[in-house]
Amino acid sequence: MTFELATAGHATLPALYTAAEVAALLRCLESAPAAGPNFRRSQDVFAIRHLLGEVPALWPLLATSALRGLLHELLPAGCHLTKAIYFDKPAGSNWLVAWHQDLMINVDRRAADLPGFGPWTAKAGWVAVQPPVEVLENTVTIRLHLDDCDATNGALKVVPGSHLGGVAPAETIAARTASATVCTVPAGGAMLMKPLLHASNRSTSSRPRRVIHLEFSAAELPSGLAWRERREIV
Ligand SMILES: O=C(O)CCC(=O)C(=O)O
Repeated sequence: MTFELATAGHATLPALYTAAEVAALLRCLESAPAAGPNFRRSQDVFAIRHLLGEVPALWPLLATSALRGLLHELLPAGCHLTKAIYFDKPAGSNWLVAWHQDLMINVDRRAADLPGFGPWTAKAGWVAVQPPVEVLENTVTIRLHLDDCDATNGALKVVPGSHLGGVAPAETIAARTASATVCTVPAGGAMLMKPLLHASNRSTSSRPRRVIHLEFSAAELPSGLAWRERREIV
């Protein structure tokens, strides 16, 4: 699986959490307050950014020995969580996500003159930056699926191998998507990915597609700059 992730840039684990663990995560999410700048709710998507800050009770449910074991296998020298988002794509949702790579990290401040860092953005008071490629190469995303997910309810489509070679130039993306594959994942399973080209379709299903998206890094940022959501994995 580590080899597959390194070469293809993605891999699927069909059973990382049990049905009881998934049910507990869903109960916790349903009981969370749902208002504020980190919440986005429309008929097509419900998203919670800075998820562990907004719903702290989730972390003890997420940090199972299975997750810790997986992280140890993927990033044996140790790692920290750097981003957590909840994405609910409801049944019949029109929300589609265009082809892109996840290149931005959320940080605590805008720092001047850091070689290799940029562009910088600031949205709703939060700062994000594209870090040097070495930081991206040391990032792994684990997308925990809370529902069975296939092409009909918004499974991610990915371009295998597109995490290699850094940032894909915009004009090459359309041609590369010809080799895309759909990542089908059962509830309780996880889709793992490096920063590769990915997208997702509208839903044509009567099932929702609820996902907890977690990013982990083994890299350190230069002194004076920190990940906004950093959480140590101990
Ligand atoms: O969950 C999705 O369908 C897309 C999310 C995504 O592309 C992202 O988080 O970068």
